[in-house]
Amino acid sequence: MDLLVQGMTCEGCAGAVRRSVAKVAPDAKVKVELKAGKVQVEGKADRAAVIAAIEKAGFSVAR
Ligand SMILES: [Cu+2]
Repeated sequence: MDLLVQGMTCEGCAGAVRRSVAKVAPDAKVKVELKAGKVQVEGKADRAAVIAAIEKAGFSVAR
């Protein structure tokens, strides 16, 4: 799935997003494009759970 995440400003943010996705989708591969705000999750992952995890980490996700 592809998500648009707002609020990521540095590698630290990207790492926080990666970690929060990993919590709800441990087997998924996560790719973060910092500048574009794109987060690509490949593999088994529940979209709603992934979005909720990213939002819990303090970022907004476009729906
Ligand atoms: Cu940051």
